[in-house]
Amino acid sequence: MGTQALVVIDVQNDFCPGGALAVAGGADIVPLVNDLIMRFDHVVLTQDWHPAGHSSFASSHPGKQPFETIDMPYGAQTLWPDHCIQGSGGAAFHSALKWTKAELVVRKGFRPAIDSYSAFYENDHETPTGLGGYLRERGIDELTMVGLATDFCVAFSALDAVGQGFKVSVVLDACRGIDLGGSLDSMLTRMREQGVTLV
Ligand code: VGL
Ligand code: ZN
Repeated sequence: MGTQALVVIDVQNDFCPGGALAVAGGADIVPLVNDLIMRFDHVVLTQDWHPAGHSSFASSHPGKQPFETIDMPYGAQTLWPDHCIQGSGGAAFHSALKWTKAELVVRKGFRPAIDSYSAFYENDHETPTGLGGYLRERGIDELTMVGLATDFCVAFSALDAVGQGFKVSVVLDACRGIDLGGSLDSMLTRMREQGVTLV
């Protein structure tokens, strides 16, 4: 058996009820995520971390509304309400999340002109965050992923992780999805097809 790590994706106030981009039931996963954090030897967290005026915000594009899609130089981009602004309360981890054990916090989405759903690559699918190299250097080859949102940051992280040769499981009870236009079903199918184990 390889060396395992738990990757906790974006369990931040803005993705929980009352937050700017609330995911239904987002806060409900926290007790289960905390149980998993206690059981793993290695824990990595990700934190969506946008500068004000980020290009993924609908408010940065006159006439555009949240959840519309636009073409960016790197491809189609869904527009979001302003969320997870660097240093804001919304960008903080949920207050009940037991995050202190985390050995690494990967921040993503900090480049103004490009969004980053995946913990491994920005949305151009070629600019790395450094997480792949970090895990490999530490001899970690099996990842369990949980967090928010199932069909965006969790799914793209899991797909990139299998693409980088990691063995990946996603614990669905410890995830919640946004589900825009069928995105939840389609991303679950893509994960299954690409060899992500859905638990
Ligand atoms: C996320 C949309 C925008 C996520 C982040 O964490 O799934 N979704 N930014
Ligand atoms: Zn974001």
